[in-house]
Amino acid sequence: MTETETLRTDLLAAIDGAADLTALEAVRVAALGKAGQVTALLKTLGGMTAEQRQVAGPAFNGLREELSAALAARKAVLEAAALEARLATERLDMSLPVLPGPRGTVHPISQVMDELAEIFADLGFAVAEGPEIEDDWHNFTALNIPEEHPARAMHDTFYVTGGGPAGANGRAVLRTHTSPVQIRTMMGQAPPIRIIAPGRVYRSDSDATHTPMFHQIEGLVIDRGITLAHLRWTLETFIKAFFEVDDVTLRFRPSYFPFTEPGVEVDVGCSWQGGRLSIGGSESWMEILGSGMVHPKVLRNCGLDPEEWQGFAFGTGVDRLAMLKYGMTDLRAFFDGDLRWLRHYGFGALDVPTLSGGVGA
Ligand code: 2U9
Repeated sequence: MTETETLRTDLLAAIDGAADLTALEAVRVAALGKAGQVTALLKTLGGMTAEQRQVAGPAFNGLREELSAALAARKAVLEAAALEARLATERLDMSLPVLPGPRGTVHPISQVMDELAEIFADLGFAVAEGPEIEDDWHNFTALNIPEEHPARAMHDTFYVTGGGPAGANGRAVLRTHTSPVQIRTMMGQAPPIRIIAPGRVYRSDSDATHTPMFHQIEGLVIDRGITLAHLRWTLETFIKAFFEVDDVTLRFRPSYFPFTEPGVEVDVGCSWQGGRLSIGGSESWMEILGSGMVHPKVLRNCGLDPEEWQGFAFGTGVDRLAMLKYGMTDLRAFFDGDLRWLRHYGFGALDVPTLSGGVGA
């Protein structure tokens, strides 16, 4: 019995002293496993007399139960400590933003295109689109720019070899302006027409202020009794909404475009703020749009009688509008794909421009 007592004391001390679950399992196996000390003790019961067994049996079984209970209690303590330690290292800050966060941004040109579509939709204009590979007729001839007209040379046209659009009318070109979209619209639907034509255009020109591909938006209104007054109101309303300023003065200067008569260049009143010209005020003028009444020849080319139908048209560069509104200084950076630039000037996908929420983000 003394031996059993010693074994009991040693095993209880080992259980108490087990520093972790692995050490505790080793004690359990050494005591109660197949070859464990207590298991060996229990096996000796078989070789005892009935009287010896009557005394040793309850003692040995009692020892086994006591050790099992001590093992279970120590296991619970060690498991709780292990959980505590894990919780302390695996701390979660629930206030941190979800990772990885939104990475892409909406390019300022796309954002400005959306803003323009929103402003003009409110004025009843639909968005019209057309092919970027055009034919000579839609890009030039229909717009009163005949063969040998100096305006063709001014457009620095990219000519496309090896076929153009199906049913092409003359040489294939990369459109030099979005005006052929208006030609296609006038030929495809009866007036009244109110459209904007935003999109990519191409000219063989490249320096600090010109890229071979840039973005234009043009507008066209065809109806009975349209005058320059309608043009003026539309452009004033557009510029006020786009730059979000009420104090805007527009200056109309006579100009020449083959597709308009008269042609009008539009300047916007500006003032110097922090070393930069900003829209509004009247300290200086900045040219911002080209426009005019649609030339009677262009109307006729599209099958419309200029005695019955009149219209106005305008055009401007989207990239330049974006620079003026959002303060970029280098046009070429628009097309570099530099992630730092895109993160700085880009817009969140949820910054959808609306007139009620403000077209400026
Ligand atoms: C049709 C009839 C007339 C569109 C017009 C301009 C004047 C103009 C330039 C502004 C800067 C192009 O991006 S830019 O280089 N545009 O000055 N655009 S009138 O006139 C049209 C268009 C289509 C059928």
